[in-house]
This record gives sequence, structure tokens and C-alpha cells, in this order.
Amino acid sequence: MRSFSFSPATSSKHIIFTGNLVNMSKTILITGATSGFGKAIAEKFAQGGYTVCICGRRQERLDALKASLEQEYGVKVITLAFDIRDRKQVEDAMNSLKEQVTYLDILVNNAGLASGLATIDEGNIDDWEIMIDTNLKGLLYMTRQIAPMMRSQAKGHIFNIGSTAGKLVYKNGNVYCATKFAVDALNQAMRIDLLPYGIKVTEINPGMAETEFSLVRFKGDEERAKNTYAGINALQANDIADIAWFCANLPAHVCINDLTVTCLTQATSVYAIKEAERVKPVN
Ligand code: NDP
Ligand code: 8X3
Repeated sequence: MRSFSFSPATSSKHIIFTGNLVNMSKTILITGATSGFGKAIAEKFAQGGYTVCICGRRQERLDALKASLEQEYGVKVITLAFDIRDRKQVEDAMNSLKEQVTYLDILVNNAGLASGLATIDEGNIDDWEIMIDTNLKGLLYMTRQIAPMMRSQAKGHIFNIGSTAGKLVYKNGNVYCATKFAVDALNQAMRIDLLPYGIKVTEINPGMAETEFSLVRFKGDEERAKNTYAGINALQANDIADIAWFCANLPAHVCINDLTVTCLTQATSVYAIKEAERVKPVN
């Protein structure tokens, strides 16, 4: 039998159904939704009936995703185009969001990148600043805007996309790894600080995944980006979306704090083998 209840802390738009329609009218905000994990998470949660707020700098991609999600799943999609490195742009975008949405179930702090791959003595300082400003400061700007909203709801779920690079440093990864170690620290800090308010905090730490990540890291060098995954049955963006969906749909009293996921042939950010090196099952 299907039952439903109204949440007192919300507008009439926010109706929580139990039973088969459990996700109807819930709202998710995803940074970095124009590509890769963020886009796949937007698709997964739209399919699940969520109102989806998608962010990124590329307006044309946001518009295309909005059109396809609305057409495919009949859900409401809000687009917010801004540069997450710019504090004022983040504040303006979140103020505009708060005029459109009175209750937020999930924030996914996903926007991020690696820029370059070099030893510490040869690294490009502009690359370092881009990574720190995006992966670290951008995540903080977003969280500072949304955590008070969730605190007043006494409910919510923040996902932080970390990395295996935030668990173990690899050669030439220095500053990118440092930003992801910082995400790991902030994830722990958020969990502690938001504990009294019933807000879940979950860090998903993927290993190598085939998205636009390497294309961005190698500044548009398609050959080099493709070679990163040659001979590896790497994670795909949909794998991360499925995991986020799983974490978001656990019972209310259960929170996954920290989850590391790699493809079958990767153990850590340092230890990985090619698919051809793997001993194949006997049947
Ligand atoms: P993609 O390059 O496919 O996606 C990155 C997203 O971040 C894009 O939507 C991009 O949007 C957004 N973004 C980047 N810079 C900014 C900015 N300044 N302002 C706003 N949005 C920005 O990569 P992934 O999907 O792989 O990466 C997503 C997250 O996953 C990152 O944090 C990454 O570090 C992490 N990760 C990736 C792994 C991988 O192997 N792929 C493994 C582990 C973690 P736009 O350009 O439109 O602004
Ligand atoms: C992205 C995965 O191994 O390129 O965080 O750092 S890796």
C-alpha cells in the first residue's frame, strides 16, 4: 500500500511519498553537471523523479541537458551557469537558486579537475591555482551556501567527490592529490560539524574513470587522454551515478561516510594493471 506525508518544513511543492514513489519531488543540486560524473548523476536522479539543479560554466551544455532530462523524464530542471572559483558568482547563483527552491535534499560537490601533471619543481603555478580554486575553494563556497539551508531543514545529504588521489599520492600528482586530500579532510569535518542536524555526508573516492577528466588534465590532447585508459576497463560515469543513487537511498539512520571505488584492475592510485595482465576466470 502507498502512503504519503507532507513535510512541515517545506513549501507545498515538496511532497514526500513513501512506497514506490519515494523520490517524487525531491531536489538535488549538482556542481560540474555538464560532463562526466555530474552529468551521469543528473541523469540518474532525474530518472528517479528528482528536481535537478545542474551547474557548470558551459551554458549550452546545461541547456542541452535540461532539454533532454525534461523531455525524457518529465522532471523540473534548473540550470545555473557560473564559475565555481568565483565567490561572488557562487553567491549570486545560490541566491537565485534559493528563490526557486525552498528545500534541498542533496548537494553533490563534484565540480573539479586536474590541470597538468608535473613534478613539484617544474609544476605550472597557474595550474596549481586553478586546481586549488576549483577543487577546494569552489567546494567550500558551495558548502557554505547550502549547509545552513540543510541545517534549517534538519535534514539533507552532502556528497563530496574525492578521489583515490586523495588517499595516496602518486608521482607528478602533487597539487591535484593535495586538493583531494583536502576534500577528504573537509568531508570528515563536515560529517562532524553537521552531525547534530541530521545531515548525511558521503565522500565517494573514484579511481580512474573515463570522462573528460584526462582531456582537461592534458589541455585538449585527445591522444594522451585516450592513452590514459588504454588497455584498462576503467570506471564509467554511470558507475559513480549508480553508487550515488545507492548511498542516497539507504535507510534514514544509515550514512556511508567514505567510499572508495576503482575498476577491477586498480587497487590504489599507484597500483593498477592492464586488463591483459589479469588472470582470467576459468569459466
Ligand atoms: P569532467 O571533466 O568530465 O567533468 C568536470 C566537471 O566540472 C564539468 O562539468 C565542468 O563544467 C566542471 N567544472 C570544472 N571547472 C569548473 C569551474 N571553474 N566552475 C564550474 N564548474 C567547473 O571530469 P569528471 O566527471 O571525471 O570529474 C568530476 C569530479 O570527479 C572532479 O572533482 C574530479 O576531480 C573527480 N574525479 C575524477 C576521476 C576520474 O578519473 N575521472 C577519478 C576521481 C575523482 P564546465 O567545464 O562546464 O564548467
Ligand atoms: C582522478 C583519478 O588517478 O587520475 O582523481 O588521480 S587519478
